[in-house]
Amino acid sequence: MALPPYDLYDVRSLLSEEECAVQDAVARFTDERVLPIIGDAFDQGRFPKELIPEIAAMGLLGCSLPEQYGGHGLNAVSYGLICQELERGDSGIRSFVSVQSSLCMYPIYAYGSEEQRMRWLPDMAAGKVIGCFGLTEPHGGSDPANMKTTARKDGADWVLNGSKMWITNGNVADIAIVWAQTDDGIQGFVVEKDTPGFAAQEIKHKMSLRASVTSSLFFDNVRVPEANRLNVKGLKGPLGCLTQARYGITWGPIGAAIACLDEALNYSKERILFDRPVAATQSAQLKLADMARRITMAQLLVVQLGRLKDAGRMAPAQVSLAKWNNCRMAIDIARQCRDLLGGAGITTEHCAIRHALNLESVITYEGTETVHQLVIGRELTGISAF
Ligand code: TGC
Ligand code: FAD
Repeated sequence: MALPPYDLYDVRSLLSEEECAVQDAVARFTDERVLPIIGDAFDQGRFPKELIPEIAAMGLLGCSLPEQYGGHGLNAVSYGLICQELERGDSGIRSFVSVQSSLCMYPIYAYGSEEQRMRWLPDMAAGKVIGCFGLTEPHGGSDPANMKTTARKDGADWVLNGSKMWITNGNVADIAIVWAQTDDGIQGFVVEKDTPGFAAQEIKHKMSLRASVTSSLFFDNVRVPEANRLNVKGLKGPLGCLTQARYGITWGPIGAAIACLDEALNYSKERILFDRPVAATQSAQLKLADMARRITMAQLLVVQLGRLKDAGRMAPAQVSLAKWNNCRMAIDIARQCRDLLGGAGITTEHCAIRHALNLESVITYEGTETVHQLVIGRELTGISAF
């Protein structure tokens, strides 16, 4: 029996009917709506905003939330499959959904009052209100505890000062979830885009995630009402959101790796050198086999991680291990696939270089590879080496 090329261990048989249906629907969306435009969007450095209504109509924004907030109560494995299929198209599209769902809707749901939930979540699920998440600051994203942005209580309001950097969706967002240092520790605020003193500036010249908007945010005496403060104190507020988003990122790069392997496999079967296809050489087969091995291990890792999450037993260190492993797997595969394509691999006519460049961001954001390695080191030794 021939094995399906990108699912050597029949991981699909571990999925429920509903999970398979979710995967198939998003796969169709990626094939029909993302792949035809994404190379050009990346070339032009353009986020394809026109896809937002369709992404929303498919129920992909805040898909895990209860229905009264616009969600569909999907489980963690379904959310993971959504991330995987979107990132098979482009990391930027998956990033958009990750930020909206895990970094913006999740904190409003988890830390917000009922009034705050009803005020923002249904419109965010419908794609009418877009969010961004401001944690990282220019002086060093790995150490968010050393935050310089401040929020000072002034009567019924809070006054924010400072800046954030590398913020996905910054210039397309209607609201920003902003983390700031207060007299009572780090707290989160929903800042509306037209608030005086708040500005977003797009970061240009990116060679990675070119089909995604990345911005700096500036706060100059920005007045935010108490009604926009989230009810959580300390670093565990933003880190709790990161655990949700990092979970999605453990799945996403599998999609990017599959897209690259698919392309390199087809190309190397058709490319005739020295009177035989490149795919007939031992060297190419060793590379392709190694890619399939690493994708298979990553697939098994995330299904188990998702089952643990659905059972309420997922630990942040498990997410760190999978984020590290799967980003490393995907970036290595994208680079090897680029090599197998030779010169053809350097243009965006093929996907390998685009995915390889995107994955430079994916392996960096939501905790760099080193940060996740050190989280595992701390878990093993009980000693923090940060
Ligand atoms: P630590 O002392 O470990 O913890 C402080 C408090 O937080 C709790 N906690 C967590 N809670 C939930 N999830 C996690 N992953 C958590 N990790 C820790 C912890 O229990 C504690 O709670 P409490 O109640 O005792 O106060 O904090 P630390 O300072 O030692 O942490 C160190 C380190 C390096 C792990 C942390 O600072 C870190 O993760 N740094 C990396 C920062 C990062 O990932 N930034 C990402 C910014 S957002 C982004 O990149 C979006 S890209 C989106 C896209 O486009 O897709
Ligand atoms: P630094 O923290 O300065 O790290 C520099 C180097 O030092 C890295 O190699 C790192 O691994 C290493 N290092 C750090 N600590 C240690 C240590 N203890 N020991 C040894 N080495 C160490 N942030 C948001 O808040 N919201 C967003 O929406 C968002 N979107 C992003 C989108 C893109 C495209 C990118 C590139 C970033 C985004 N980020 C976002 C920021 C991202 O989370 C940070 O870039 C990341 O956390 C790393 O921070 P830094 O860039 O300041 O690097």
